[in-house]
Order: sequence, then structure tokens, then C-alpha cells
Amino acid sequence: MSAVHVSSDDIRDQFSNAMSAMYQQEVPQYSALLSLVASVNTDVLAADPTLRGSLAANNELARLDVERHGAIRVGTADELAMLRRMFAVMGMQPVGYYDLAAAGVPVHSTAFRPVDDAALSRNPFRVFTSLLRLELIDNPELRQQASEILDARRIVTPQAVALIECFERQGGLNAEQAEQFVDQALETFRWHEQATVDLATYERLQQEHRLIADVVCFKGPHINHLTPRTLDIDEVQRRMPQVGIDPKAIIEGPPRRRCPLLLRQTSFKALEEPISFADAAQGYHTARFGEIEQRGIALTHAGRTLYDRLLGEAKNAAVAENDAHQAHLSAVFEDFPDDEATLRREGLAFFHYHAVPGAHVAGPVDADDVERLFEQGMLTVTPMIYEDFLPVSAAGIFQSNLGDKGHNGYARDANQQQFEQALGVPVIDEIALYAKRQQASLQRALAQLTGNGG
Ligand code: OOG
Ligand code: NI
Repeated sequence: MSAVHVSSDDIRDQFSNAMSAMYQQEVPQYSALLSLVASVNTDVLAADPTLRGSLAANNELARLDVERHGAIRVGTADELAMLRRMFAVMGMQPVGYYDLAAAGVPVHSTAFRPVDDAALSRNPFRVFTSLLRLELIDNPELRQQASEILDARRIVTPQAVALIECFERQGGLNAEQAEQFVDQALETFRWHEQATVDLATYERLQQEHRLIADVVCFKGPHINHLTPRTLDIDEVQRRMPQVGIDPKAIIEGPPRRRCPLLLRQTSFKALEEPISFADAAQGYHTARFGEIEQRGIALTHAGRTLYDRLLGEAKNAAVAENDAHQAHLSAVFEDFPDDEATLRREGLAFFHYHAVPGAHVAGPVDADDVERLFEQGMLTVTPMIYEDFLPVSAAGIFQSNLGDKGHNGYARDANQQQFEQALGVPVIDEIALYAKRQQASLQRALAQLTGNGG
């Protein structure tokens, strides 16, 4: 059968809208957060026409309102592999490897997201996906019990599995199948007020680590937050209490900059929600929250190394209050160049290259001519936005929602190989992706300048 296929970008867009609608209904505070972010974004754009122009030039403006990421946590290799196939239907691939064990969270993670320019500007919906590392549970009986509970559940509906298989066979889904797929896929991420275990089991797992109870005791990997993108995270953080939202103490990531770097994030604290257990006992579970993010420029290996070094230096004098923390960070980050020309010349960040309209050069040019073309005003750049996550920030977000009790870090090493075995494919290297996109934009711009391009 060969009806016309809906594009994966369309399916992702439909799914991300459906997920947002479901989460707004499940967690009304998330709706309040969305309104706050929309009004701050409107204010920022009105006050800063240059920013508006640059976002518009980069196709960033249209995606701002649909922009969000979510996060889920799964328990087994099979669950992770099945979700990889589900996300592939939506054009989302596993990018990056994040080890959270060092920060006391017994998971490792990747982000499922679109990878090419067109898909990213259409709808960049990303899902930060963590796999529980059961091997980090010390108590062998508890480990065994958790593993049996997980093996007995199916987190994807049979209809969704059938549609995934159909997609893999046909290379696409028709409109009706796509609609069914979105409905069925959504079921995996729904909240369940009933735990699948009795209260005593829940408490034992909770005592080992709150995250383990969250992953093991429910029917599936409920979406635990969604995150809209703001253009001014400091302002949203300031205004959150005015709309009845209680933010976490500190904005994670780099400080405020003229040229925003990577990713800054803050969240509101997880809600305590009533749960009933398999033995009919009543209790509470805390897992779901809301988060906001502000995205800046993607960094090269060199830029990222500098970022990690400065963040490490700033951590040594960690302060618990946000204004003081930000002031301290800003001082430490004075060693990081804060203008686009230097970031580019020193190879610290990634850019999109553009030929100046109407400009023309005779003869062949190559990458060695780039500086000269800049000086002659033939080439310009705009920042390439960071589409990924940051492990230290992610650990901060996890921890603020697991209570501050914390865990002193699991001694075991990161294990990307084990993660990729579970996933069934290697994760894509995010830095290589940015480099490839930058290179393609430069080639396109040079071809335009010499009249060989569109
Ligand atoms: C994921 C926390 C990390 C982010 O944006 O860095 C995260 C989780 O709590 O499952 O969402
Ligand atoms: Ni998040």
C-alpha cells in the first residue's frame, strides 16, 4: 500500500503539540509558566529589534513558540531500544551521551532530537531520555526485585508497536496512521495515579534512591517536565513568584552574556501528588515539574573545554543564592570572549555563514579566503544555536527535584558503550553535527559568492 506519507517533521510537530496539551492539563502550573514565558518573550522582542532581526534571519523566530524539550526515564535496555524506534518515526535521533552517575544520579542519558537545519527550524522538539543503571543498586535482592518489576511491564501500546513496524517497513506513515501513532505514542508518557507496587516496595526503592522508585513503580515513563524556550531567563526567574510559581534557587549553566552561550536553565519544584498503591494504601509521589531554558551559541571542542574549566572554577566557590551566584559566575567568565568576531576567529563557537546579498567574487575561493572575505564585507555570520544539554546542569535539575538529600556519587564510571548496547545504535556526536552544519553553510555561502550556488 502506498498512500502519501506524512513527513516525520509533521508527525513530530503534532506529537509535541499533543504532549504539551496533555501536560498542561495534567500540570496546570505548566500552563501558567507558558503564559509567563510568552509574555517575557514578547517584551524582549519589542525592546530589542536587533535581536528580533537576528532571530528572524536565522529562522529562529517562528520556532520560538513551539520550542520545548521534555524528559523521561526508562528502566531497561528493551524500553530504551523501543523508544529509539518510536522517536525515529518522528525524525528524532539519539544525540550525545550524558553520565549523571558522577553527580549521584544512577542514570545515563541521551537526547532524542532532529538533526538537520530544516527539521530543527521546523520544530526542534527534544526528549532528554535517561536509562536507570540498576547495576548501581548495591542491595542484590532489591536490584533483582526492581528488575523483575520492570521486565513485566510494557511501556508502548501494541497499536503503537504495530505502527512503528509499519513505518519501518514502508518508510513512512499516511495521514490516518500518523494520527493514530500520535495518539498511541502519547499513552506511553501519560501520568498514572496508581503505582504498580505496594507501599512497602515503593518505600524500599525510594530509600535506595527516589529516582529508582519513580522509574520502577509506575506503568510507564511519565513525562516529568516540559520546557519552553525563553529569551530572558533572568526575567522569567524574577517573575515566577509573582504568578505563584516557586523556582529552584539557582539558574544552571553559564552566566548572562552579550553573546549567550550554550544553555541556561531553571525549573519550578516538583509537585507532591497523591498516589494509590497496589495494596490500596494511599501516599504521595514527587516527580513532575516545569522548566525553562534560554539557548545560546553552540561551542566547539575548544570552547567547551574553556566552558567546563571556568564552570569548574566557579563551582569551587559555590554560592546558594542566585544573584550572588550569577555575579560570581560573570566574574569568572570574564575569561571567555563575549563578541561574535572573537568567538569565531578563535574557533570557540559555531556559526552559520551567509553570503552578503549581491556580493560577488571572481574566481575560485576556499576556506583559506574566509578572513579576507570578512574584511571585504562579503561574508557574515549568525550564531548556531546549541540544541543539546549540559550534564552538570542536568544533574542540578535532577537534584532540585529529588529533594536536596542527595547521594554522594556512584563510584562506577560512565559507560557509553553499555548505553549504546542498550540503545541498539551508537549515539551521534553532537560536536560533529555542529561542525558539519557550519561547513555546509560556509560551502553554500562561498558558492553563492562565486556564482556557483543558488
Ligand atoms: C532530566 C533532568 C535533566 C535537562 O533539561 O537538563 C533535564 C530528568 O529529570 O529526568 O531535563
Ligand atoms: Ni529539562
